[in-house]
Amino acid sequence: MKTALITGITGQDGSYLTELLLSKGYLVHGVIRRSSSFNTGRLDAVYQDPHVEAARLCLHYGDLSDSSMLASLIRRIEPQEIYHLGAQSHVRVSFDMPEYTADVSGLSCIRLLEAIRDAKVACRFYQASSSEMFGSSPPPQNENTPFAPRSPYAIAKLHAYWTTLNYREAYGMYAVNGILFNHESPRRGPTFVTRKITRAVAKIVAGRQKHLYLGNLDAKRDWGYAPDYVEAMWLMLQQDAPEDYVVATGESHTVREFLEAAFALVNLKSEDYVRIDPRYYRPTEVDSLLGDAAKARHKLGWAPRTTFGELVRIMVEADLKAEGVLLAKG
Ligand code: NAP
Ligand code: F7E
Repeated sequence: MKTALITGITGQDGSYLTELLLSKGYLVHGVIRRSSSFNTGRLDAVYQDPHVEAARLCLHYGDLSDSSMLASLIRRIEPQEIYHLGAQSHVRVSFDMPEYTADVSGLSCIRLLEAIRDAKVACRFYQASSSEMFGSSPPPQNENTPFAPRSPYAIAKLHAYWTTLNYREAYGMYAVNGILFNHESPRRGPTFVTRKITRAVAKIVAGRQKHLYLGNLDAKRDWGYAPDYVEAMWLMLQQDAPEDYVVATGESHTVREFLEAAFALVNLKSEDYVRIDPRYYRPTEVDSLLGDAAKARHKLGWAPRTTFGELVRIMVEADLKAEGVLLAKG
């Protein structure tokens, strides 16, 4: 049985990756933060009672700022694979908390790689790099596109990106960057724009919300479906040699297009409900992201399975269901 460690296991991607690895027979360990309320809701479907001896999901309290905890956990469980998904992942929030973001989304990568080196375990390492690192570089973006970061989040992720590359070259470690473009799902955090929109659509239909306040509707993103993307993460750690890969759909839409598609599913017009609130503007914006995932397609055999239209429908339907409303088929 292979053993994996996931940081950020309680997040959107962490929960889907846990399901994937459990389905492949892995023993999965995850780091969770101590919180005054439960924060494992996304893991409910796969949660296992730790008192059961055969449990294959083990959760450990910890924090990405705590190197000694990370190091002792790695020494104790000796994982064959580490998926480093934990981060302060909100771009707008990174302008409010730049130092914290640099620490948790940037330096945490060094903490983990040093812990692996120190423990002398044969462990493959996945770093959750991001299309945000391309920033103002014009589309399409691939593994050879120059980075031009536009936020403290992107700068923190670049620190981790280069650290991963350096440890691979300097110490021969199997350490890779998955440069993932935006990916969404019904488990997406509610303050990211897609989920904010689909939740609002459902609440408006249910009569529980009147308006939806948004920022820049002209930004373009390459939006995929998170369960498709965690398969690419796993594939990256199963290759003969460690390499970095872009993961994307190759299709780009504006925020306005997502908005209109979501409202159209419930036969409403977005302009009747949407208001612009400048508080959601970013001091520096990433205008246009469109990924070229040809390398992942050829070398990993990976391709997205979910279209933009299907993604919008999956998210709207899930939020309508949560509000107790059913969407007519067709
Ligand atoms: P997410 O839903 O925001 O999850 C982030 C995870 O990190 C959560 O489990 C969170 O714990 C944990 N975390 C945050 N701060 C921590 C700390 N100080 N110590 C320990 N854990 C901490 O993010 P996601 O969408 O799943 O993304 C996964 C990773 O991929 C992130 O690194 C993100 O930056 C990166 N990424 C995401 C996308 C995307 O479109 N989703 C694209 C490219 C890269 P709590 O649950 O307790 O908050
Ligand atoms: O914004 C615009 C906003 O916050 C998308 C993270 O997973 O993907 C994500 O970062 C666009 C931006 O995602 C609102 O200005 C308009 O142009 O959903 P988002 P993001 O910033 O692209 C990358 C790949 C990651 O790595 C990150 O971790 O939508 N926008 N109005 C808005 N955005 C938000 N959040 N809220 C609004 O009201």
